[in-house]
Amino acid sequence: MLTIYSDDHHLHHGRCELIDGQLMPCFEMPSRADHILQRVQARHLGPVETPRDAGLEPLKRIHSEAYLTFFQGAWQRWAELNHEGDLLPFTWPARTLREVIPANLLGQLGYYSFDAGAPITAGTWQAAYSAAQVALTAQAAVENGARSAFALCRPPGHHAASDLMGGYCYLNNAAIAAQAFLDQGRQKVAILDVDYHHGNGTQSIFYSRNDVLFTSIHGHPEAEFPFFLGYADEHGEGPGEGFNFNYPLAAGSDWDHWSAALEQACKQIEAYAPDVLVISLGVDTFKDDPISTFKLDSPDYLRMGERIARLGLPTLFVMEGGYAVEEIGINAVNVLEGFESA
Ligand code: Q9C
Ligand code: ZN
Repeated sequence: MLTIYSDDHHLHHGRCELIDGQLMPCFEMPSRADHILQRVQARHLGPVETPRDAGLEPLKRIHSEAYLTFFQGAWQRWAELNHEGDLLPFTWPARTLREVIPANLLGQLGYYSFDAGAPITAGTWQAAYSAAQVALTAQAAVENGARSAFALCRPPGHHAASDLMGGYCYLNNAAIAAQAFLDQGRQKVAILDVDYHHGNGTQSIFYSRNDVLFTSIHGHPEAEFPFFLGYADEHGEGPGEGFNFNYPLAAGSDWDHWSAALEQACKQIEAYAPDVLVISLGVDTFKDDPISTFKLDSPDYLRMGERIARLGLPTLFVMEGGYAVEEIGINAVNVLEGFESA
């Protein structure tokens, strides 16, 4: 399997996030992608190539121009104010407030975010832009006939909506790739999001559309981030009604529970009969993940890849979460090896 990877992810290294009332070093750190790359190479998964630059147009198909312009210029505006730390939001247009776009940088950051989990640093735009190009180059490989490809994206993307960052995500790499398939002539794309967290950004982007089926298996939002989306009764709206399926699972779910949900998701994907499949590949379902509660073990990821392969579809894997840094490479590459073995 071809892997697409860019060293540019090192340009994004947030300092801290707020956990249990304390500022902690960011769990979403550069060593995550380094470990995955090392494992890809150690297992001889296949060639590793750098992304081509397809420019901003494919990003504009998913993200609003105002959002992209804000994100691209935010660090420069922050630097001109001579501040020390990362650029982080702290006020949002929640109920009772107006959805105006203030002139102030931090006001605008609140407008364009849904949590304080996506710090902007000097290199965040470049890293996120390159991650989107990684996804697009891997997408092109599948579009041109490869059975599969692995987009080793960092930062991740599935929490990012059209004009919102949050949950460690800025640009929705999987959504950008899914849209590129459609723009290049495919009629129907299915997305299967196996990250521990609900892919709220991806769901919201395609919620009223029937050319992208969104399915997600995740920690129940009653008890888990992102809390405000990802419930089982969210089936899509308008023309998208019947093209969104969530499988929220209880805290502590193991492979038996998880794989039962995977069977249901696969049934929906088979019924949809897509031309291509995009996997939002998070491995924060791992038993030792520091911010999650599921109980998947490393061999379970082989089974996951095998089941995905049995769908018999051209498949693009897009890296999302996973914070047990020592095992992240083993678990992610196990999915890919399981896929290739089946
Ligand atoms: N700061 C992905 O896995 N956790 N994002 C918030 C309190 C946010 C996870 C905990 C988790 C986001 C791509
Ligand atoms: Zn996650």
